[in-house]
Amino acid sequence: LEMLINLRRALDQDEFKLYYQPKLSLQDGRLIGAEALIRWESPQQGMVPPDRFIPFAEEAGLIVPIGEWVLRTACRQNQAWQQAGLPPIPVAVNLSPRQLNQSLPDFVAGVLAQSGLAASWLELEITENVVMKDAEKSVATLHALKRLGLQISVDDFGTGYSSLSYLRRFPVDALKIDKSFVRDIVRDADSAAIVKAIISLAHILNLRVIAEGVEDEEQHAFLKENACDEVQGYYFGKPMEVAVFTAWMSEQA
Ligand code: G
Ligand code: G
Ligand code: NA
Ligand code: MN
Repeated sequence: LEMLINLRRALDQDEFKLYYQPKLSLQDGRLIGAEALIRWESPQQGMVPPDRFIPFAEEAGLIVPIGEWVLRTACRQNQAWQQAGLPPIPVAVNLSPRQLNQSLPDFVAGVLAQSGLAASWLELEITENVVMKDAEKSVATLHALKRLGLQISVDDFGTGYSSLSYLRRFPVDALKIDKSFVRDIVRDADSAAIVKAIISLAHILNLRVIAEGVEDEEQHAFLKENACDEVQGYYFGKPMEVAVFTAWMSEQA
């Protein structure tokens, strides 16, 4: 309960921050996007990582207003970067299950209109299980979101249970290979095989594929050799606060 009171206050008093982690093209190392990741700077507890408060927020329904704050903040920030003359990139936002409801497309349309950001510079990351929970309804909501012109990617791919037939019906643009497979690609033959299979699957379905959690050169080389499209991970850049990410972006430009 104390956690909930604190989260409510955090929202009212603007204690949340978004960090941004770069996504790069494997072909040429260019910056091709960023993922927004929430952080809570609590006056009492210091920096609280999302794993410690998102589950509470989800259970209490607070994830809806927090998620709305995340969407608004990420869109405004991305528009600010573009207006500062930085090369435009799509910014990805993570969605919790409770957020993927029928009212989400209208909410997102409103946020885009208010921020002035073109829809093509917004990406939504949704885990497979979120979509599969109520697949029929989710497919309809995803189509409504896609009609706005944004990008959708399936997060933590490989850990959930999407069936291939659904995957073909989901209007998604990219698969994100879960970092648990990437972590073991060099020393575990099964993980290597799974990663190769996901890359092939994505390409057969005309989807982009991104590997997350890339931490070293060996993993990078494996992914490049196996024609993965994009990478994200500590090896290339950690999640950074706005000022640091802005400087990092300017160096790339
Ligand atoms: O940034 P970090 O690796 O600590 O994130 C931990 C978890 O929190 C990840 O599963 C990530 O997807 C999730 N997460 C980070 N930011 C958000 C957010 O804005 N909304 C939701 N729903 N989950 C988030
Ligand atoms: O669930 P999701 O895929 O959104 O989780 C993203 C989480 O992964 C974030 O908390 C982010 O901080 C973390 N992350 C990003 N890059 C790396 C990495 O290279 N290694 C590890 N272990 N975690 C990473
Ligand atoms: Na994510
Ligand atoms: Mn992920």
